[in-house]
Amino acid sequence: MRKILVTGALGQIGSELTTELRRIYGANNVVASGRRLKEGHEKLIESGPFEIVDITNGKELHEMVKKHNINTIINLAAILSAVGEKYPEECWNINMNGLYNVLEVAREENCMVFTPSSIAAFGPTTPPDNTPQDTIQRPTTMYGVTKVAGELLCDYYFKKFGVDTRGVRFPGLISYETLPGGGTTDYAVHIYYDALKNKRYTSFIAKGTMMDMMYMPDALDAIIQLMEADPSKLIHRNAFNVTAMSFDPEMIAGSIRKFIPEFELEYDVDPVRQAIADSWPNSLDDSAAREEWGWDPKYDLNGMTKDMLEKLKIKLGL
Ligand code: AKB
Repeated sequence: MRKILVTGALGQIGSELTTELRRIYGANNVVASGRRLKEGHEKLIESGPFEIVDITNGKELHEMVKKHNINTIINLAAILSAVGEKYPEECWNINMNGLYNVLEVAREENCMVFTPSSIAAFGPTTPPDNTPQDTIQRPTTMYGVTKVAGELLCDYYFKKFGVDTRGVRFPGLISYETLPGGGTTDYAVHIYYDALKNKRYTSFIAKGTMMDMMYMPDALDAIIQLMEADPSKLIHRNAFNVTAMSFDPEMIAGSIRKFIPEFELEYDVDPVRQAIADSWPNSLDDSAAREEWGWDPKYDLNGMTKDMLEKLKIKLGL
């Protein structure tokens, strides 16, 4: 039976993943954790065990894992790309020292570990179109450096100590439940809020900038499917390319106009986030994930737009 610890459980992925894991594995078998309590998450906190855990404190993390007999750690605590450029030291500390502590506890307590990587693990010298699973990884952001180093560290713990580590390289994730916290792909979430509230959006990412994206239900499926995948089928582990769609701001605006014809898109490009986006691939080749564990996303751009607008309308009371 799985006993799961989710770190960063109140973040964009964690808040939805925890609910889904509790539905599948039982509420008491999924311990949600975060560095602090956050307003607006009362329902999640009350729906099962919740612990305040700082993953940069290895002793605290170890005690928590022992206290709840955890055998699976889903490590979602991380600083994203744009915030990472503002606070590189904190980004390194949480993303790398935190991951090191997670892997050490997993080694000692025999836990399986899922850690997301990102399209940020690639850089300007990576082939940008249909980016292969195994290719050049020379990222130019602190977040990207921690993601590629994290992939290597997870592979090391698997090969050296037999820790069952698994991960995917997530693209930009789009969801209506919890806002993303300081990434480069966040424009693709904000655009839906502003489309509904103001019928216009000012993009900080320039026209023509292609990036991979995915709707949250597919991202949750990716985590759970890979976690449950037969280990004998896994040639790769840390981390699999996964994608569901690739678009630029004009394309997502076009999709929104199918539902809100008067929607207008303007630009006020942020040079920091634009430089990050320019260093990332335009589109990933995710055939290894499809072949090794059956990855098969359900939402394309228009399917996602329809669902996002319907759900957000209810959430915003419009
Ligand atoms: C970010 O933009 O930093 C994240 C990511 C692609 O990892 N959404």
